[in-house]
Amino acid sequence: MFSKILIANRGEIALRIIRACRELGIQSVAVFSEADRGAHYLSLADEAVCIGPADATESYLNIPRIISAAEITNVEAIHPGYGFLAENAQFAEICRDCKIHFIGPDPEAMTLLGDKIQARKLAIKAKVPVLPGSEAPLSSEDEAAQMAAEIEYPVILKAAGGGGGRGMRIAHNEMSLRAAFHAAQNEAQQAFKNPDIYIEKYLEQARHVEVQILADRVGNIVHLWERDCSLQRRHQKVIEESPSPSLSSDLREQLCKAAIRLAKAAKYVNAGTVEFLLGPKKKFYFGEVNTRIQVEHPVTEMVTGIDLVKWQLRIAAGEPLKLRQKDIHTKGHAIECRINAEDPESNFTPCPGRIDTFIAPGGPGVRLDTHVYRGYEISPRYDSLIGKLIVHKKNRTEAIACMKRALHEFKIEPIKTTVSICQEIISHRQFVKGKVDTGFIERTW
Ligand code: MV4
Repeated sequence: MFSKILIANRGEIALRIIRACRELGIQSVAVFSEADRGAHYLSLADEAVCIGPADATESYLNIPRIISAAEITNVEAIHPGYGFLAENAQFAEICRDCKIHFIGPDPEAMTLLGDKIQARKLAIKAKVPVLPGSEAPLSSEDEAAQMAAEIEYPVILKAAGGGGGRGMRIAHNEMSLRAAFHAAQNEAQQAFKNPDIYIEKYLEQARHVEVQILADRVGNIVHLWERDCSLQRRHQKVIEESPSPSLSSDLREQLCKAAIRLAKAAKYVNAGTVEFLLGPKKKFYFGEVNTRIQVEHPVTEMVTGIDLVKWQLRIAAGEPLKLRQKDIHTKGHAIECRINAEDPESNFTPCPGRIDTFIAPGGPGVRLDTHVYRGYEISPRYDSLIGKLIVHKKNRTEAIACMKRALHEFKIEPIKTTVSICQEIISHRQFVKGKVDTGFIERTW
């Protein structure tokens, strides 16, 4: 196992990784920008290094500064967390060149899966269902219109370099498709430095279900069942749960097997997530692969009892997976609410500022992953996620009751947070019935 690693991230995920390191007896090095200087989680690491000013491009996203911090502190590996450099294949490659282990997949797998056209092609090769669409970048507006006529409207244009819902455009007829084609191409070039776009049949009222994977360097690969992340707003997940309330045990088995086939085809190593779209007719289709630890990983940890971050560290250090698929079961039901410093009454605008009151929920079945506390100042510069409230109970009904109770206990003042909207959702009859799709929040609020 490693004796010392660096954490190239901040906030709750940096703290989550520091905790895993301490339990495993690994020394941790935290890095921080000027905006995060003095944050309490930094003192829980064995060392903390300033890597630059508040602007993320000059700190958490700055590869030379992070590599320098890693070399000065003499670490063996870097954990990128999520966001920032986590899915940057070039960063993983630079780590390799500098003889520092990147705690994640190989740069080759990241490059392959980061290109959503290539990932889709790989899914077809691995016999994973995909929605009808193009297998290569669209070369012209006319080609797009011709394909759309074949697969029938509505269709969706996606950027090869996109993902997570970025750079997508839905078209309901030829005229809007032709307009969307050029807009999508320009936006893809601007945002991802890659103009390639592709087309798919648009699946309406989709649910978002994703499968957690762990794979080691010696060819062992397991899935840790699924998470249902259908409750989103503008492609930001709000509530996640496991198991999914919308899968039969047969469909669940099929989805997880498909995820394993795809991960094998990509020669995937470390923790990853295969995302699927689930149609109203209970058919599933490949979405994309996320090559990182995800924000919502705790729901899987609670139902499986498996510590995903610890396994990421062991796998990166070359240890074989001791887990066997037949021993990985889900027990009970877990739900996560993301707590953001945002005002749900003002279109979810970020609400930075100082926290004067912070009373955390607790009691049976409650887990709170957060780096904040009374006196903490939320910076306007970064993601507004201030924590995740996770509950684990023996069934979904009890998990919902526990989440209601925990949200009721939670007191964060004077900033506005998503606690209130999570309370409304968790009590909504549609959510209670488990009948929500990815458009639910935008339709209802
Ligand atoms: C889709 C889709 C429907 N049809 N693709 C969003 C994240 C990315 N991984 C894929 N996403 C979607 N792809 C086809 N062919 C629906 C989504 C989708 C979505 C779309 C619009 C508004 C909210 C959404 C939430 C989740 C998924």
